[in-house]
Amino acid sequence: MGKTKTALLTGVTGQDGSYLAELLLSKDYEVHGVVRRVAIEDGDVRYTRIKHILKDITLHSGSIESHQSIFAAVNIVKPDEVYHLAAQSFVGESFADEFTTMKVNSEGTHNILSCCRSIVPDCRFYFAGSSEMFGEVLQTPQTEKTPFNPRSIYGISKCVGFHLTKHYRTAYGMHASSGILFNHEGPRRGYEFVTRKISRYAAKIKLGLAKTLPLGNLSAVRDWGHAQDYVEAQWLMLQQDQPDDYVVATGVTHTVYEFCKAAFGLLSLKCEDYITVDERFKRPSDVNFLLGDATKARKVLGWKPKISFEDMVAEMVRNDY
Ligand code: NDP
Ligand code: GDR
Repeated sequence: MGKTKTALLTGVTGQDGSYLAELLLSKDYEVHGVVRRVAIEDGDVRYTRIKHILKDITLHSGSIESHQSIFAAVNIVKPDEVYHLAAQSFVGESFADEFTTMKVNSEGTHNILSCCRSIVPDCRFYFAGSSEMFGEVLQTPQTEKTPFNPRSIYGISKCVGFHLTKHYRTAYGMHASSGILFNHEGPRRGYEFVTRKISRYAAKIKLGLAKTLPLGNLSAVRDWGHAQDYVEAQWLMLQQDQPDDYVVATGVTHTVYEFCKAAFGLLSLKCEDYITVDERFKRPSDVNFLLGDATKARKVLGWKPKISFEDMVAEMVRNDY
């Protein structure tokens, strides 16, 4: 039996890319990924999140900011579905390196949209938009109709990607959709993001490997879901007859401090005994409050999150411990 469909993923080595590749393989897709070349070629180091599925997927060398390399990958694969997940995804870093963030996230999105239009204009395209586009929120909860008001170069770069995706949909008739995804986490989350930092430090402190947990803004509020649930929404968007934009969120909020309390509590520790506030982890302008309304995703896609906040924190702490 031949494979049902062919998918090309950028960002396949990342948190979402790894879960999405697994999901697509389980649906009998032929899965291809774009990876940039790095000096570390030990697969166990380079591909930690996807090493268990490396034999089932095909990797293509490419950098999203290089039109030439993306053109080559799209031209070889001729995908039915493209999931564009590659990004400089760390908001904190976007203050330190504005130009890489803009180039990778905005120009990179333009590159792949343009390649798809030239080679596979009928493919279905997903853009990884973000709740960071809402920034200093102008309405609560945030829906697809809430105006964008970004507070970081990362947020601005994602607004550019969002508008590019919409432009290719309206001007050229492409099946191009954007997910406006709120924070989603899990045991594969990068170490610099606050949830993984907390679960890791809770484990380290319990094991006597660290004494304190240095953090920045403890009162920031986020709508945290599980990445495994969110990649399902990405796939569902490309199964619709019509392309569109969707908020994906849980509708439940917690502060950074509450995340700490939950994580440390699971190891019978009190987080207040270990947290130190370190100015280095505060941002020049932060997003203080995010709460998503995913009614449209629920009604149109039939999507809803399955994994609760408590179960997600428990999985992350168990994994790090
Ligand atoms: P990760 O940071 O875990 O993964 C990012 C991926 O992008 C990695 O595979 C990385 O590859 C790749 N990448 C980065 N720069 C380049 C480049 N120049 N060329 C090619 N590939 C590159 O992110 P997530 O999986 O968490 O997020 C996936 C997408 O969803 C991102 O676009 C992110 O901005 C967006 N998003 C994420 C949310 C979240 O809460 N997780 C919420 C909303 C949006 P490498 O291994 O080489 O570093
Ligand atoms: P975010 O995630 O910026 O929302 O972007 P992150 O986990 O980095 O920060 C969340 C909130 O926690 C506060 N914070 C700290 N953050 C980090 N990283 N480290 C700390 O020590 C710390 N202390 C407090 C932050 O100030 C912030 O308010 C994530 C990324 O996945 C983006 O790619 C994605 O688009 C958005 O989520 C939705």
